[in-house]
Amino acid sequence: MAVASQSGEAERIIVAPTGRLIVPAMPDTPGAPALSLVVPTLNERENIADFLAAVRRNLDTALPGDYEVIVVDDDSADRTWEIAAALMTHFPELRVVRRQNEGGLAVAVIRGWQVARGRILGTINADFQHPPDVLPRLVERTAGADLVVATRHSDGGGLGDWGPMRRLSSWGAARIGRWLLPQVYARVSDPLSGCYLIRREAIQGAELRPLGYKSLMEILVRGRVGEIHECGYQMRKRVRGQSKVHALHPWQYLRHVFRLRAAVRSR
Ligand SMILES: Nc1nc2c(ncn2[C@@H]2O[C@H](COP(=O)(O)OP(=O)(O)OP(=O)(O)O)[C@@H](O)[C@H]2O)c(=O)[nH]1
Ligand SMILES: [Mg+2]
Repeated sequence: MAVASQSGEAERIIVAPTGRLIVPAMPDTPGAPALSLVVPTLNERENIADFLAAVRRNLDTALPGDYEVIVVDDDSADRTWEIAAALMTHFPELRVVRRQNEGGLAVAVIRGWQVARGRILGTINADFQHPPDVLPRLVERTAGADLVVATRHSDGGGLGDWGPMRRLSSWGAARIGRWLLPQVYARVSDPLSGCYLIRREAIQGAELRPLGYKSLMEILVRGRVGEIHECGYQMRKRVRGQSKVHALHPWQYLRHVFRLRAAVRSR
């Protein structure tokens, strides 16, 4: 495969924004797309090309010529950023951010939104666990909504082929969340979802401070989210590449939940 540095794409790779995590108001860009979809990646070399092709097929149907896809890669050792950048030549809706100065999945998503040009912002994982064919259904349900969540817990959604251990840890995380952040759980069936679309106006200007993996909980607490729609999907097992979940994640999740609880209580 041609690599970015050979094809001149290296110059088009975006340096990640730094500083406070605030999504700006809509930039005054002529021809701005309706949707900016962020794909966070860390060592996804085995998935990225096929995944982006699947995203493209689905968005070309749902929003032809009216979207951008932003890969936000954390300077992956397997050079995912370089593979993604090499695809830009034949995929003009694709942009690539290489983040070298910080880490964390939820923060990566927000960094992508900070360079986004769309009116609707979104995110999806790169490992096919969120099937890309959920995207047209999410787009369809944005009418009248601030937020559309791909959910495993209603509207025909489910944990698909997940094994018992994964089901148990997901159930435990949801129990803790429901107990400590009941206001959030009252609004959405799956606040731990990593796949959703949010209207920019619902979060612009708000300072976000997520820890770890869960960006949706963060925007539900700190954003101004009105009408919410949901869209069920069957979550899949990762087939290629390795999970980045590690032993620290449950602790980060707990700290994040307590931080959000403090924010809710201080209102
Ligand atoms: N930019 C960035 N992306 C990340 C980071 N951690 C994970 N990702 C990406 O976020 C998505 C979800 O990460 P996964 O490791 O698959 O986590 P998961 O889906 O909760 O866990 P599995 O079911 O084990 O796959 C994938 O696209 C990862 O490549 C990170 O620190 N930075
Ligand atoms: Mg995964």
